[in-house]
Amino acid sequence: MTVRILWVAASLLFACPLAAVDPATRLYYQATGSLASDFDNDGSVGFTDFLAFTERFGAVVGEASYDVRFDLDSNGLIDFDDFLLFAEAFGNSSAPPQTTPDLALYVLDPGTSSIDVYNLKNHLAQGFLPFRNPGSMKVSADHERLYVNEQFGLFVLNDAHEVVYSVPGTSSGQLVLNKDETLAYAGEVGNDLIRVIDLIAQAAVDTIVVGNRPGKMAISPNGRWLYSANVSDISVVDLNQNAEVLRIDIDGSLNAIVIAPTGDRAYYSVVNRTTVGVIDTGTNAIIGEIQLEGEDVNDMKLSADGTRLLVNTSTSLVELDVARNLVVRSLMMAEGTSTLGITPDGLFAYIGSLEPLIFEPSVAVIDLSAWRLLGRIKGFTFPQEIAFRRTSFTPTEGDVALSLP
Ligand SMILES: [Ca+2]
Ligand SMILES: [Ca+2]
Repeated sequence: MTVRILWVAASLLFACPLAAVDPATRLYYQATGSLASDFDNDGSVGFTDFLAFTERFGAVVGEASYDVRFDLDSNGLIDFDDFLLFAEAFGNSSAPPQTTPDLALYVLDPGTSSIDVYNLKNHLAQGFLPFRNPGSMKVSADHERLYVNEQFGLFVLNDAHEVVYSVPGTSSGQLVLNKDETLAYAGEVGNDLIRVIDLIAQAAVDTIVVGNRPGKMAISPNGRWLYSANVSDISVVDLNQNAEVLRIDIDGSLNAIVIAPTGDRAYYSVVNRTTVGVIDTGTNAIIGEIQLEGEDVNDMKLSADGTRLLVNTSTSLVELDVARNLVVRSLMMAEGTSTLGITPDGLFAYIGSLEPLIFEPSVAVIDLSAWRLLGRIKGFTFPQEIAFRRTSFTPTEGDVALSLP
């Protein structure tokens, strides 16, 4: 528990970026169980994996030939014990974890002050986008643009990761877009306000005063209302007049807020009480709270069909049936969690998490149909936000260059 809290607290200290380590060598995927020996990620443990293993045999941590993926028992030495684990796994196979081709995973990591781009199809790091204290990102509905809010403003990137335009700002907070992507709302945590940015005019046009330390936001399906989860209350903002019309007091510290596709319910997560609350958006009254197990609760996302709410607790992914407000199932997979992303096809969850026992930051990959942990993408520092983008990427050597003004 202590390590987990330190991990979360550490994220607040990451004002200065660490040395930019090449993500091509830093990030790697490792399946759970016997498929950890599928070193080339082709779905089966076979002869090519054996050849790769023999090349690494005998290597010790610190040596150039040492590769942590082959150290199956994680003891710093690739030796006969690892070979026994490999031999046991030999011949095992499974379908690869992705059914949606050409998806890139974007992980916003304040620990490296960057966004790592990782190709889910070929399991290779695709790029490294350096930012200054990035706070939040969104992918456009057509997947062609990436919106990033960082310390010096909002940056809009094309599919080659080039900056198309930027709008200066002073505070990196959460970011949401309206449905037709003509307006962006960027939280300014320290100023207790939300900045309204006209994406056509490429300029900030208004500010909305909200509660103390605005965090995550959600916009109602009809586009009229914005709900902002502040530190201990929720601001209800009328977007027709860009003004807060109500502040809903919440007993506890908030993390996430989501609105049902029907628009009649909003759900919020209360970190320190491990609960998910339900608001009737017609009356804006709290109509109930669902108590979960564990030490805290943070990010949440609705399933693609809107019938299930997926919630990160300290150790598990929990699925709630939103029609009955009941826990359907939970899957233990971490010593701590940070952020939750669902693939656009709704089939997989990617969760910023600390790996059990070794407390190593990773992004856990969950098959939502089989309700099973498939593996982890390792090499992150603090996965704070996750997004997905379709890409026609073909792998090339080296990083994608990005220069900020
Ligand atoms: Ca293989
Ligand atoms: Ca070993």
